[in-house]
Amino acid sequence: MPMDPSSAMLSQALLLLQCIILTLGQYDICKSLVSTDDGPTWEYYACQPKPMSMKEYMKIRVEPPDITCGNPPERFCTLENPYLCSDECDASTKELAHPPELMQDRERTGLITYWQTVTWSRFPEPLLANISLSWNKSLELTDDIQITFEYGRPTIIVLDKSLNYGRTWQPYQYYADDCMDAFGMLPKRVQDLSATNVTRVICTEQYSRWVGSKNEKNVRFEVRDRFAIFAGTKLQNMDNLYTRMESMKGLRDFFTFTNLRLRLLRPALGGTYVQRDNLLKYFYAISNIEIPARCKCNLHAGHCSLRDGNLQCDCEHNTTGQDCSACERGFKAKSWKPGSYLPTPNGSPNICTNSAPGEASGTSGKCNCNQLGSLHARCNDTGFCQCREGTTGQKCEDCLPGYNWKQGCVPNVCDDELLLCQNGGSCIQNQKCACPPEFRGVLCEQPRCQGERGCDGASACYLSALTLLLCLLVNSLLKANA
Ligand SMILES: *[C@@H]1O[C@H](CO)[C@@H](O)[C@H](O)[C@H]1NC(C)=O
Ligand SMILES: *[C@@H]1O[C@H](CO)[C@@H](O)[C@H](O)[C@H]1NC(C)=O
Ligand SMILES: *[C@@H]1O[C@H](CO)[C@@H](O)[C@H](O)[C@H]1NC(C)=O
Ligand SMILES: *[C@@H]1O[C@H](CO)[C@@H](O)[C@H](O)[C@H]1NC(C)=O
Ligand SMILES: *[C@@H]1O[C@H](CO)[C@@H](O)[C@H](O)[C@H]1NC(C)=O
Ligand SMILES: [Ca+2]
Repeated sequence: MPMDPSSAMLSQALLLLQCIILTLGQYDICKSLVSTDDGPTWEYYACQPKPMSMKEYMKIRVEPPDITCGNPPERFCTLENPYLCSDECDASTKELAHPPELMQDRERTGLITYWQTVTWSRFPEPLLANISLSWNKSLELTDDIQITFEYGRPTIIVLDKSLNYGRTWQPYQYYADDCMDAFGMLPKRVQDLSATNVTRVICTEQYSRWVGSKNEKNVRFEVRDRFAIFAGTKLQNMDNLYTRMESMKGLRDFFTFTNLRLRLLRPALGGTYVQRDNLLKYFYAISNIEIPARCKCNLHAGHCSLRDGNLQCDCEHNTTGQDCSACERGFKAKSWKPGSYLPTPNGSPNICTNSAPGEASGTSGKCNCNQLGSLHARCNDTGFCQCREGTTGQKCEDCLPGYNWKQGCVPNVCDDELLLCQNGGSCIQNQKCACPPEFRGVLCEQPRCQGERGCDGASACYLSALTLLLCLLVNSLLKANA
C-alpha cells in the first residue's frame, strides 16, 4: 500500500536530515572532553583536515621555459575567427601578457585571465608544453580536478602524478579525441568503472572532441564519479567509501599525490586536420586549475596550515612530521600507526603513547590500567590489569573483536563484517542500524508495511533520539501548515 503524501514527504525530510547529519563534519575533531564516573577525560578520534582549494598553495613550472607567449611579442588568431589575426601577446605589457600565474589567480575583477603559449608556427615539429604543479606536501583529492582551457581544449593530454615529490611519475589519466590513435588504448569513461576497477588508469575521449571553444572549456579528472561507486550518486553514504578506503588496497593511494603534471601534446584543431597556411590559431591557453584536496595527515590532524611557506599538518595524538607520520619523541612506546576510518563514524585514533609495557610512569602503584577498561584502577601483584568483559590489552585499553570502544568496550549491535545492516540501512557507531523508511528491526531485516496496517505517518519516526526530535519538529510543522 502506498504511503499517503504527507508521510512520504516526512520520510524524505528525514532521509535528507539523516544525510546531512551523517555527511557533515565527519572526522573533523581529534578529541573531546567527556564526563565519566572518574571526572572529565579526553576521548580521541581519527581526524582529518577540511578540503581546501589547493590552487592557492601550488607552485607552477612550465616547460620548455620559452613556451609562454609574448617574448618577443607575437600575433595570434582563434579557431573561430581564423582570418582576424590581430590579437597580440606581449610579455612586456601588463594587459597583453599571459604569464603562468594567471592559471591560479582569483579573477576578482570578473575578467578571465589566462596563461598562453606561443603559436604552432614551427609545424610539423609538435607543439609541446609541460605544466608541473607542486606542493611539497602529500595531498588527497576530495573532488574533481578541473582545468579550464580558453580557445578550445587540446586534442591530446596526459595527466601524471607523483607520490614522492617529483622523483618518479606515473600516468593518472589520458585524454585524446582518438584514444586508439594517440595511445593505442580503448576509450573508456569513468562512469563505466566499477568497484573492482575503480583505480584503473583510463584514456577518455570525453574532454577532447571539438564542440566549439566556448561551449565546453573544462577538462576533468573525475573524483566524484569514482567516490560515487561506493558512496552513491549523491555521495550520501560516505561511510561506505571510508570503509572501502581502509579495506581496499590502493584505493586511498589512488587519490593521493604530492605533484601533478599536465603534458600538453597537441592543441585544439577545430575539429579538422592541421591547416598549415594558418598556424597562428593553434596554441594552448589555460585560465584556471582547480584542485580540491585535503592535506594527508594520516588521520592524526584536524587542521593543516602554511608554515615557512609550506603546508604542514597540525599533528595531534602525539604524532609529528609534515604528514604526522611519526610518533613524537617520548611517545614511541607503541610503533606508529595511521589513524583508521573504522569503526565509523569516529574511527580509531591509534595515538602514540609514552607508557611502554611494565614501565609505570608517575608515582606509587598508578600501573596505568585503563580506568574505563579495567575492573580495578590498579594492577594486581604480578603487574596485570584485570579487564572488564570485551576488553583486552596490557592496560585493558583495546577491545576484543565484536566490541567497540565507547567509554569502555561495548558489544556491537551492528558492524561491517558479521552484523551487517540489511536493506540499505547504515550502521551508526556500531550501536544501531539507521533503517530506510520501509524497514525496521535491529538490522532493518523486517519490512515495515505488512498488509494494510502500520503505514501511517507516525511510523516514519524510525531513527535515533536525535532524528526522532527532528521528526517531531517536522511533524508539527506539517500539522501547522495543514
Ligand atoms: C615533459 O616531461 C616529460 C617527462 O619528464 C619529458 O620527457 C618531456 O621532454 C617534457 N616536455 C617538454 C616539452 O619539456
Ligand atoms: C619541503 O617541506 C619540508 C618540511 O616542511 C621542508 O623541510 C623543506 O625545506 C621543503 N622543501 C622545499 C623545497 O620547500
Ligand atoms: C570495469 O569493470 C566493469 C564491470 O565490472 C566493466 O564493464 C568495465 O569495462 C571495466 N572497465 C575497465 C576500464 O576495465
Ligand atoms: C600527548 O602528550 C601531552 C604531553 O606532552 C599530553 O598532555 C597529551 O595528553 C598526550 N596525548 C594525546 C593523545 O595528545
Ligand atoms: C594477576 O592477574 C592475572 C590476569 O588476570 C592473573 O593471571 C594472575 O593470576 C593474577 N595474579 C595474582 C597474584 O592475583
Ligand atoms: Ca585565471
